[in-house]
Amino acid sequence: MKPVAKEQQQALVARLMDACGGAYSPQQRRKFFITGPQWAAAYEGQALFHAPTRRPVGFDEVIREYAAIGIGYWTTHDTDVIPTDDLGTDRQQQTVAAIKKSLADNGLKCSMVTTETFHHAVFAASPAAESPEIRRYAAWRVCNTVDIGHELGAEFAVYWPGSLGYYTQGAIDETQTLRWYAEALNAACEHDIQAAKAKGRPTLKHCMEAKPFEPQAEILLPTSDAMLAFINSGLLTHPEMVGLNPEYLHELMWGGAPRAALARALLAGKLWHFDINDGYRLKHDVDIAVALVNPLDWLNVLVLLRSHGYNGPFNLDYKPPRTTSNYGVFKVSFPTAVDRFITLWEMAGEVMEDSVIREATHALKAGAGVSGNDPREIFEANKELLTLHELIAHRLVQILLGLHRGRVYSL
Ligand code: GLO
Ligand code: MG
Ligand code: MG
Repeated sequence: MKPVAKEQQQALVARLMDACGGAYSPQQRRKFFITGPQWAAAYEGQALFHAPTRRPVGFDEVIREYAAIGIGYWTTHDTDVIPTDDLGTDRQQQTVAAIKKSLADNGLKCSMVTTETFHHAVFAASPAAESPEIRRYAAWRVCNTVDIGHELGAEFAVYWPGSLGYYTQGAIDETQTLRWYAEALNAACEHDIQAAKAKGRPTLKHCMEAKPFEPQAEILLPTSDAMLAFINSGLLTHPEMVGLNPEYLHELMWGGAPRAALARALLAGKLWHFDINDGYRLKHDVDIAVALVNPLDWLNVLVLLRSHGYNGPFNLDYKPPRTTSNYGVFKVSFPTAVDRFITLWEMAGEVMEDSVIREATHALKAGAGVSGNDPREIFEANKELLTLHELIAHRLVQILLGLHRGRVYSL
C-alpha cells in the first residue's frame, strides 16, 4: 500500500466526502432549526485520560465555518467565549459586541446561551454549595448569562446541573441543596423578567438538562423526569418559565428509552429544546454524532417529534471524535451530522405518510368490534390484528434501509 503523504491527506478526505454524495446544500440545511454549539466545534479532544488532539478555535472561526456549512444558529456557554475573569466587565461587553458583529457578518443567529457552573474551581462543591458566597456568585452568573442572551438575541437559556450532587454519601443535605439550586433558577427568571421588559423582548425559555452520571458520582436531578418533578415541586417562583432540554444520550445513559422520555416531556408541555447526539446504554457520555449508533431509534424519535409538531431547536451537542482533525471537524463531522439528521427527518415524514403503516395503525386502533367483557373472546377477536406490531417494525426498517424501494440480490 502506498503511504499517503501529509500534504495529500486533506485532498483524499475531500474526495471521499464527495464520493459519499447525498449532501444537502447550505440553503437546505438552513431551513431546519439546527443549532451549533461553540463548545462542540471548539472541543479539542481532551478528557480525563486524553490529551488534546486539536488546536483551539475561537468564536469567529466557528461562526464562519457554521455559516459555510449552513448551520443557521449558534449556542454558547458564557465562558466558552468570555474568560471567567472578564465576566461582568467592559471586556465582556467588547466580546459580546464582537460576537454580535461576527454573527451578523455571517448571517447566523444566537439561539441559546448557557452558564458554565461545573468547570471552574469555584463550583467544586456545585453552584448550590453550602457557602452563601458561592451561591451568590452562581446566581450572579446565571443572571449575567440572561443579559448576554438578551444582548445576542437568544430565545433560550439552558441549565445543566451536572455538578449538583456528591462523591461521598452524607456530605450534603439533598433537600437543602435542591432548595438552593431553585433559588439560583428563580434569580435567573426574576432577573429575566426585568431584563426582557427593559429590552422590549420576550423572556427567555429556561430549559433544564439532565444527565444521570458525571461529573458528580451521584446526581440530584439525574433524569428529565426528575426535572419535571423539580419544576412542579413548588420551589420555583416561575415554573411556567422553566422547561426541559433533554439530551438524547443522557436518557440512554441511565437505560431509559429516549423516545419515552421525550413523550413524557411533550405531554407535560415542557419539551422546549433538544440536544441531539448518540451513544450507548449504560456507558459514559461519549457524545457521538447523531444517528451513528442508533439510526432506527433516531428515526422513531423524529417520527414522534414531527407528529407532535415539535418546533424547537435541535442542538448538535456532540463531540467530534479526537481522531478527527480541525479540518475534519468542519469538512466531515458537522456536515455529515447535519445531513444524517435531515435525511432522518425526511424519512420520518415518509413514515407518517406511508400507506402500509397508516393502514396497519388504523386497523389496530379500530380493533375487532366485539362487544362484551370476556377477556378470552376479546383476545381471540384481536389476535390477528396484533401481528401488525411486528409488521410495522419491519416496515420501519425497510424505510430506514431503503428496501421499500426494491431489493438487491447477489445470487
Ligand atoms: C454535558 C452536557 C453539556 C450541556 C451544556 C449546555 O454533558 O451535555 O454539553 O449540554 O452544558 O448547558
Ligand atoms: Mg452528553
Ligand atoms: Mg447536552
